[in-house]
Amino acid sequence: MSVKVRLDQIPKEKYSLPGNAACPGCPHMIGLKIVGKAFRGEATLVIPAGCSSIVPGYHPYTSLDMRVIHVPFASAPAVATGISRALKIRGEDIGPVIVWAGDGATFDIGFATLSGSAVRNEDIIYIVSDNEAYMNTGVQASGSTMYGARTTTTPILGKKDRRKEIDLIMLMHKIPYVATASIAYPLDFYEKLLKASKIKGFRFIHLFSPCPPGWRFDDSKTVEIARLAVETGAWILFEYAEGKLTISPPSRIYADKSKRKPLREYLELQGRFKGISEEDLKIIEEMIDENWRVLETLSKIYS
Ligand SMILES: Cc1ncc(C[n+]2csc(CCOP(=O)(O)OP(=O)(O)O)c2C)c(N)n1
Ligand code: SF4
Repeated sequence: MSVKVRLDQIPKEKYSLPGNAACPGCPHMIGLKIVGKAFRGEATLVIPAGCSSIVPGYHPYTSLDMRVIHVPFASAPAVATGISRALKIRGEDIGPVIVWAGDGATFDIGFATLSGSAVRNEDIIYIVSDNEAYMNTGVQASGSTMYGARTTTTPILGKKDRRKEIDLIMLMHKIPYVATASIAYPLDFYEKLLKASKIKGFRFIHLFSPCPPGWRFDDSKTVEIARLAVETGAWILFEYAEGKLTISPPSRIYADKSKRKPLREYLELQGRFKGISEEDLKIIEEMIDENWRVLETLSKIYS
């Protein structure tokens, strides 16, 4: 089942409104804008603690024209499960129930409830808007932070642990849908949201979301940096659905390493990698190559 969308089929209406409390260039607002359009505002968002709890604005005002419930950190998948089950019992079809969570909430603090609801194949869509750190509390490293990145908890040498491969972990939960997306490829993300909405059960989408203050880049460059991540091969767009794993069209060309832009172009725009050593650069390059090898192998296994 492929979902192809033309730009002129995307609704003009906005469900994520101007006047929100986000920093300029905030990737979460770009992502939420696309989510709103994909479901024409007919989605129920469950949002655990993080920047996305703050950026819609203070009660009774909100910049999100969608149903939203703000919940404690680790409870989001459990709350979404409850809502989804209750709606079914009442026979109400009011659009998907979506967890919209940060990487801290997903990779670390909320991982137990995420894993539990995935294993039970609850009928929810889980989107992690991944800015690779705990931004809302001051840029502490999370399980998602890239190797070598400087954060307030890895201030001198940069992070020395590998990031957790959450997509592969979710894939091995044997859920029906796993995809990566990027705020720089809105059509790809939009199509994946539509496709996920046509599938029943637990669906997991990992959205790449570079954060200007947290990664230390100019707020005009959010989309440029997200695009460079794909063009250097550092972020791989792929999709697992109906038992098949495929590299998504924007990333396909970069399976050929010679087509990728130099990794340095991506890293040098970000203050968090300023002064990174040649040794660490090489380690990151090797990690990227390994990610490609794993995904290409999996695409052969799940073909
Ligand atoms: C149980 C618990 N621990 C810690 C906090 C404090 N806290 C609030 S937001 C946040 C960071 C969230 O990071 P992430 O999930 O990555 O989302 P982001 O802010 O980066 O969008 C933390 C640690 C909390 N609210 N509850
Ligand atoms: S810190 Fe980053 S993720 Fe949080 S509101 Fe600002 S730009 Fe958005």
